[in-house]
Amino acid sequence: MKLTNKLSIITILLFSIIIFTSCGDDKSKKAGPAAQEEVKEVVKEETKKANNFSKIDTDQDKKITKDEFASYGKTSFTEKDKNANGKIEKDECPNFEEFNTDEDDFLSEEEFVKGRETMFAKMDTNADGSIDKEEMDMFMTAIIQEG
Ligand SMILES: [Ca+2]
Ligand SMILES: [Ca+2]
Ligand SMILES: [Ca+2]
Repeated sequence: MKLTNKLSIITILLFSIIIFTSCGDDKSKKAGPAAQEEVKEVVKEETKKANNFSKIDTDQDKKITKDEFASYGKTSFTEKDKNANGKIEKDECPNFEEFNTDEDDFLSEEEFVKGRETMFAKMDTNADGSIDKEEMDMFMTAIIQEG
């Protein structure tokens, strides 16, 4: 084969690769919103998993009282404090910024408990002192919509 022929084949190949790739891009752009929906679904699933209502509702009366929420918080603090130094570091809690009232590099148990109290108040939208499943779901949905 002549060199020029080889070159033209290579050129054609390159060209088709470019066309193919840009077609691929086009497709992925079109699939964009659908892919985003997929991500949202995953987030929803993950949030549902985190929405462990019955785990917090220890007496299973379908209401989470402040006490139940607080005692779950203590368990949660221990769980989140992976290196068990009695402090929650930034990467150990998704609500870090919100809970970290003294703006140092960690959450003390006190800050964590306080933060959860604030969270409880936010979740208890009808302010009857307990969180029912509906209030919990509303709170979770709000989180999903926020981000
Ligand atoms: Ca309960
Ligand atoms: Ca702190
Ligand atoms: Ca309530």
